[in-house]
Amino acid sequence: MNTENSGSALINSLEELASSLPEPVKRIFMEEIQSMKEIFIEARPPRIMVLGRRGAGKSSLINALLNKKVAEVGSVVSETGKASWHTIGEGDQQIEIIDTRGIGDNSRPESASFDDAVEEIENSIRRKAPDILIFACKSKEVDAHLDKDIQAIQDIRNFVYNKNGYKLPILCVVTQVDELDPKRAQLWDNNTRKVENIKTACGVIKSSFSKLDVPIITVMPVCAYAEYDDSGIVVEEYDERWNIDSLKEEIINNIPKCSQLFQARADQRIDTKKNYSRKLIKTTASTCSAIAATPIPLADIFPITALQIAMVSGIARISGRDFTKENALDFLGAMGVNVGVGFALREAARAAAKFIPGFGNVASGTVAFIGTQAIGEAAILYFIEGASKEEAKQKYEKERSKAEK
Ligand SMILES: Nc1nc2c(ncn2[C@@H]2O[C@H](COP(=O)(O)OP(=O)(O)OP(=O)(O)O)[C@@H](O)[C@H]2O)c(=O)[nH]1
Ligand SMILES: [Mg+2]
Repeated sequence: MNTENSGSALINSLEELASSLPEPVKRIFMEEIQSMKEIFIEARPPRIMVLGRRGAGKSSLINALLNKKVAEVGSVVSETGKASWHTIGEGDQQIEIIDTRGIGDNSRPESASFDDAVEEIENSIRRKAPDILIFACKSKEVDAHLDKDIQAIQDIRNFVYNKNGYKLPILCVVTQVDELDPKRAQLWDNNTRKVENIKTACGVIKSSFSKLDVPIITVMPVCAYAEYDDSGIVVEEYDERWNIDSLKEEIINNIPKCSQLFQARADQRIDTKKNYSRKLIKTTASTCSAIAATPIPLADIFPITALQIAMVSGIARISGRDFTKENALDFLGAMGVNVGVGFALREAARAAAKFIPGFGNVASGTVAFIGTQAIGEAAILYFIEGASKEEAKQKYEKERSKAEK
């Protein structure tokens, strides 16, 4: 089946439905459809640029994010040579990365073609600009030459702005925080002194950027250290990674919608797909709730059901299946909710509203929110975690009953 065409068919039918809706439901509905279109139909690999001094842990960070060894890690000499885009992964799990050699690196590797690392970086992004810039800074070197690095980042940011007209988001990562004192304390021990030292390191970076007036998303401490076997798979026994999942979330939240799906699928981990599905569920549930809360009787049943179908199709897509209505209808049918689900939820809302005069719209909004969430959670269980339809149905009923309380 041609995913793109059948996916477009679903979006087309939703757009058709939208044209028959009254305002303001039409506007709310269209915004959600537009967002799904960007995520599922216009999807392309994310472009991530990792920048930092030599040995900061850039290559290790890339491997940690992708959950497998794709970049060469070096402990003594400068390992990463010429800055250029590399496509990693296949199909809808592709991601494009520039792993740069250290900025301010004097011992440049043979393959580097510019004396000045920044100039080389600019040359490599001339045709294809990154979606996000990750600045990696070793925890024990946060005060060394930071201003010079920030200046280089600002130059790159200006370069992207002048060429492409958008403000490149910058995410700072303090790497190798496991090395901070007391070294013997494990990161997950929450040792007070270690926690303090991590905070201080992040604080120095934050204030240095703010002093030079270069905006950043945030500063995140991580440990990227892991060992990989010959086929590039993480060796669980030597997996010291810490806070990498939060970093992934921060990346997804700050790249364009069209590159989020590939990013969510890239590392192949169930948790990453679940987290991303929950992001979709949250926005869909909020939209359904907003539609239910508008005082337009009956008209809201259809768009709510339609959005729930699109959401389930989206979760199926995040799991690796096609973005089609068929996947969603088959699933909803098995839940015993069929297309009448929106209707049933609406009926429940009306019943509730009778007891709270004047609060009908608020109540139905809440019911639509919980109902949509229940469908989403059941879809995660079935499509992503591989549970049976029966188990998913139990989950759906349990989650939905929260609306009755
Ligand atoms: N303890 C610890 N060591 C790390 C961590 N991340 C990377 N390292 C080590 O730091 C060294 C440098 O890591 P790389 O990932 O090669 O650093 P890089 O920034 O890509 O280096 P160049 O490509 O040479 O600029 C290697 O020995 C890594 O094993 C970490 O989180 N904790
Ligand atoms: Mg490297």
